[in-house]
Amino acid sequence: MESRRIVILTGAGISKESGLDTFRDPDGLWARVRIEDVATPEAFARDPDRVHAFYNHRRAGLLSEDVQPNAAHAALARLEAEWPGEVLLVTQNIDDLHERAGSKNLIHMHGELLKARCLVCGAASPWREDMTGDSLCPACGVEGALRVNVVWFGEMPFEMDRIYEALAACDLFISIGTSGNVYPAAGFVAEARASGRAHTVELNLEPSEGSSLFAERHHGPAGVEVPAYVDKILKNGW
Ligand code: BV8
Repeated sequence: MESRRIVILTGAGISKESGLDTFRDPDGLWARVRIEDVATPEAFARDPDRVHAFYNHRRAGLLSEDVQPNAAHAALARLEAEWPGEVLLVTQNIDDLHERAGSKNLIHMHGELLKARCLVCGAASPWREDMTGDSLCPACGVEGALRVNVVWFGEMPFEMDRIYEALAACDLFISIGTSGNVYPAAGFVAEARASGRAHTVELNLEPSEGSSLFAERHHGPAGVEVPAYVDKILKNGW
C-alpha cells in the first residue's frame, strides 16, 4: 500500500489566477506599500488605523464573489483526497482559497486574513468585516484590542515544530507559487533535502530564489502546472 508522504508549500502565486495580488511581482503589494508601514508589530503600534485599513482592503477583496479557488487549489484538494499516504499542505497565504477548494490537512503558517486575534484574551475568532480600533472581541467582549490574525515580519510563524517534523519525514516536497524570499518558508526545500529521501519539485511561474535547490522544476502558471503535476503523480508517482 503506497504510504509515501507529501508536503506542499504554497505562496501568493497560487492565488494570483483567482485575482489576488502577489507581493513581489511588479504589480504586487510591496510595490504599493512598504512592509515596514503595514506588516510589522512596530507598524501596528505606531499607526494601527493604517494597518487595519491595509488588511480591511485585502479582506474585502478576498470576500468579493469574483475571487474563487482556481484549478490549482482544486488539484491540491484532489491530491489530498486521492493520495493513499499523508498530504500536508503548508500555506504562506492568508486567504481561505485552499479551504474553499476542499483541502483539509492544512497549516496557515502566516495566519489567516478572515480571523481576528484578541490582545487581551488571545482568542482567534472568525472575522469578515472591517476591523477598527473600536472593534469588540467576539470571545471576551473587550473593545479596541483586536488585530488581524496574521504573522508579521519579525514574528514567529505558526506550527513550526509540526512543519519541520513533516519536512524531515516526507518523500516528496512540492513548492508552488512562492518567490523563495521569506524565511523560514524559503528554507523548507533545504530541510526536506536534508533527510536524503525527499524528491523536491518547484512549480512556479518563473524560477524562484531557491530554484537551483529543487531536483525538478516546471515553470508556468499554477492553473496549468499544478493540475498537470497532480495528474502525473496520481497515475505514475515520481
Ligand atoms: C521570522 C503575512 C523568526 C502578512 C507574511 C529582520 C527582522 C526580523 C526578521 C527578519 C529580518 N530580516 C529578515 C528576517 C526574516 C524575515 C524575512 O524572511 N524577511 C525577508 C523579506 C528577507 N522573516 C520573518 O520575519 C518571519 N519570521 O523570521 O521569525 C523565526 C525564524 C525561523 C524559524 C522561526 C521563527 C515571518 C515572515 C512572515 C511575514 N508575513 N505574510 C501578510 O500577508 O500581509 S510574508 C509574505 O511574503 C507572504 O505571506 C508570503 O509568505 C511571503 C512570501 O511571498 P510569496 O508568497 O512568495 O509571494 P511573492 O510575491 O514573493 O512571490 C510570488 C511568486 O509567485 C513569484 O515567484 C511569482 O513568479 C509567482 N507567480 C506569480 N503568478 C503566478 C506565480 N506562480 C504560479 N502561477 C502564477 N499565476
